[in-house]
Amino acid sequence: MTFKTDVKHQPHDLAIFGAPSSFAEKLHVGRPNLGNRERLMQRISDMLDRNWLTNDGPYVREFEKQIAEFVGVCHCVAMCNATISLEIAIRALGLMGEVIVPSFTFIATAHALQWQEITPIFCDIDPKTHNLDPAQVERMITPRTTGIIGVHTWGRPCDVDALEAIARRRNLQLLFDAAHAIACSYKGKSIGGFGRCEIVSFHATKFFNSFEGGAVLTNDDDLAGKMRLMRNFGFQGNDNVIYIGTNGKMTEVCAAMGLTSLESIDEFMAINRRNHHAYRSGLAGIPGITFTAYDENERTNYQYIVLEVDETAAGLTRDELVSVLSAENVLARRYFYPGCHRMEPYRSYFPHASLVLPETEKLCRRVMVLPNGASVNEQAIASICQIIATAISNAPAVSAALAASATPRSIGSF
Ligand code: T4K
Repeated sequence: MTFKTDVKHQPHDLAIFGAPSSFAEKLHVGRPNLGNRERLMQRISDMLDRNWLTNDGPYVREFEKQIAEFVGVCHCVAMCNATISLEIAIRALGLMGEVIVPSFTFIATAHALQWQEITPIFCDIDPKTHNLDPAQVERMITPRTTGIIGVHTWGRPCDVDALEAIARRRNLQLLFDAAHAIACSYKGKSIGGFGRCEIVSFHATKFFNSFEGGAVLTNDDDLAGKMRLMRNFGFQGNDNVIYIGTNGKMTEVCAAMGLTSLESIDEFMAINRRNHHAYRSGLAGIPGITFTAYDENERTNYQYIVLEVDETAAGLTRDELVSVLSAENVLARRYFYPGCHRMEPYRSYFPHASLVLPETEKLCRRVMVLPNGASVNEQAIASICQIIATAISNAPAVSAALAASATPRSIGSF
């Protein structure tokens, strides 16, 4: 994509004051990273020639083999998406009663439990890492607790050692929602091999995608075998069902896309890394903006550009900044606002959950995610950073203009 952008230094340059938007086309968070189109088309053509479209086909097997090798685990059980992968892993591990999860996560983590009538117990996060705070996890354990699901939010690893120690000591199952964390590491070891299993997502918006897709990664032979049956209705051979199962199968066309994406992984990572550093330097020194860095000593996919807005120091709220950017056609996202505990059915089940989630509450008000991947370049990033700088350095006028706006963008509030 080429960008026709204006650098906006003065308040009257901003679209909320009536100036033209910086970007002619909308910039999205989650624009898919696409690999080689010809390779994909060739694979799809071969698939049609074979006339084998799903049900443990050759592409799915190849994809599973390549992912397992890439991550360095014994088993990759590919499925139609990460939500079903979570559900199957949870069932295969025999979780029941209560399971501890962060509220600061995509709703799928909680729903995968509640869907099976297991109660997600929302635990607070460490504000520095945005991941489960192990000390809080310890406090949430009750006699009904059977497991912990850590989420490697933004691809930054949980405190795996601390969670493993708790799980061991309290005899709990530990698994990880690693939907964001393919191609990331913890203490130099690939994410994917920790806990009883880890669940990755290959959704279109993820670092690399298979259109829709997910997988459970594990080193446990029995668990992998069980999940393979469960994703195929529980069939063990023809005419013989030995577990309750579902349809969690990955299709051949998704595996073809996944294999094609895998071939471009270094390129995706280089683009994300370049963008990450461009944002970091472009935003440095802007009052009230904290940039979420990745640990350069770990392998990471740099997929998420995450800012925290301190409204006192910035003079603008996060939501005001989202509105300013939206007027410029930059569609920043407020992941994971307002927190799972404030969404149904959990809001009704736990009306007072916010009392034990002070850090989650704060973060949900502060976080915003900016576009990344091949859909932005350094020029676009410089413009986005300048919009933020100009808005913050003219905060009172910006606030007043947004308040006076006849049709304020409705982005909700607590
Ligand atoms: N655990 C965690 C921690 C997760 O973050 C997720 C998913 C899961 C589990 C479950 O994984 P899956 O079952 O999905 O495999 C999006 C994604 O749909 C979701 O997969 C993802 N997390 C979540 C963080 O983001 P939304 O509601 O923001 O999606 P949507 O439709 O608004 O798309 C986001 C943006 O991406 C849009 O502004 C447009 C752009 N987009 C999207 C698609 C699908 C495109 O440009 N092209 C596309 O094809 O949830």
